[in-house]
Amino acid sequence: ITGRRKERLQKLKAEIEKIENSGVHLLSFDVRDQSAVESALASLPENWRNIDVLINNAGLARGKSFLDAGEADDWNEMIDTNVKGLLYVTRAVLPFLKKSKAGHIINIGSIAGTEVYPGGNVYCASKHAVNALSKALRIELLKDAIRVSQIRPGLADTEFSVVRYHGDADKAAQVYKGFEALNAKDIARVALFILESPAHVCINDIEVTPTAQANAYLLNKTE
Ligand code: 8X3
Repeated sequence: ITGRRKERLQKLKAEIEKIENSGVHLLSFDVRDQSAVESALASLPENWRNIDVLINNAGLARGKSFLDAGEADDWNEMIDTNVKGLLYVTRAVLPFLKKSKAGHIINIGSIAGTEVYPGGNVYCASKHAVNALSKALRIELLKDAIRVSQIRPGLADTEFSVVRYHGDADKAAQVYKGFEALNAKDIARVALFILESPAHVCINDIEVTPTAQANAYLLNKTE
């Protein structure tokens, strides 16, 4: 497991390791830091060098305003994480996946990877890039028989909106009021479904929204 926040990872590691026959190797780094990504992967102990699955989940939205009112720092953070971070990690993990007999990459995209909504400009552009890179990798890794899948969630009640609204918890809570949003487990279930498909089956793309959401524009809220 990987992430920036080591304490959270340590807690998760302890939780997972309660499960029989499980083991966790923890690497804490920021996907935006290319050399940190490369040295983290290079530091893998010998018995952790068989990698079958890479899930590119790190990503964020920061700010939601028209371009002329946008903050360059927010744009950089989204592009550096959602696009460049995915590139750094994928390239560093590819040599391991190529050695595997069951290599599989799952990119966590978004409905914003195929739709654009007001104030979503740079976030949507970054997720359109994830969509393009998923398709590109599927072409490039065809000969290596590495499967590339993309999951594109709609509204999921995670830290997403608190981050988007720069820590404004009330504003973030409003986003998920009046309907039942997706949660992290819903997306994990989809990932598991993709990974449990037979070796000759590649699920290329799954878009998943709450039942109350038709697309980026249409949400059936009761309040
Ligand atoms: C999350 C979905 O609609 O908030 O990527 O952009 S949305």
